[in-house]
Amino acid sequence: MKYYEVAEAKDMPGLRLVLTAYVPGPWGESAKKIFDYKNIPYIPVAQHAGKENEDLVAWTGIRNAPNAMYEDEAPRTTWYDILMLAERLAPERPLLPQRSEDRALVLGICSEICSEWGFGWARRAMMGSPYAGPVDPVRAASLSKPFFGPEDSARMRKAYSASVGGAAEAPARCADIVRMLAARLHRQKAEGSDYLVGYAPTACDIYWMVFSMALDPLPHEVNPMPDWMRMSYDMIGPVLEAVKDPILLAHRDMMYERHSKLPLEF
Ligand SMILES: N[C@@H](CCC(=O)N[C@@H](CS)C(=O)NCC(=O)O)C(=O)O
Repeated sequence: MKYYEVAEAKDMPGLRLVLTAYVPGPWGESAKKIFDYKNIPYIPVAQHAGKENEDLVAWTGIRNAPNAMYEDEAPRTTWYDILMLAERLAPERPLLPQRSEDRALVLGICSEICSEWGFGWARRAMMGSPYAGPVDPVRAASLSKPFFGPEDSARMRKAYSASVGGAAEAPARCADIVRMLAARLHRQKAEGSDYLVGYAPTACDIYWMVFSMALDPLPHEVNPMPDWMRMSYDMIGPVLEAVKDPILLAHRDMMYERHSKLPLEF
């Protein structure tokens, strides 16, 4: 995928979507899939993983990604704000139900997947910790030079370690969310629906489609993520292994086939 640098993109019109370049970051990938679902074009802009990204901070106030910059409006830097922008720009393909109670349910599930101490956050807390399961020394040794330097790693640790739980609590938190999603999918199936809520795709189906990569990454042919990233994502450890219900991956496969596309491009 071609990325523009901040200096090139900041004066362009329309929607500029800042993404961590050359990796399928779950939040960024979800933002792309939401805009794609709604046929909203965007200009990809590079955020450089772990770096200071001074240009980006000067432009958006935020160092990491994703950020959606629409015309001269304020930056949208969280999954919720990005989703609401997409809902406004293409209301004819809604990803949120109209009824308040259904909407509360969809947004609650989205939050369990995407917010601080949700599935993505807690999975990240496990990565590189013993709670992810033993590191396979043969695979680890086969990786080329580390992707992140010590300063990058320290910067990201600082950004993502402060939360209500840490690596030790993360497997149980992730497992609880995964069990909730699987139970919903079984109940929905009994009602004749393939979706997490109601009978049509909503935002939480798209977020699970993408974030499921941290439970079971899609194969290299359709998700050519770097080796270091694949290793962190597929070492899920025993607590998550025990709750990996096939219905979760069947949902992911159905969503990519019916409502999105593969291979991932990043
Ligand atoms: N603020 C975002 C989450 C952003 C986030 O966690 N971004 C990570 C994705 S792993 C990132 O940019 N990592 C690279 C870095 O920190 O440089 C949201 O609420 O939607």
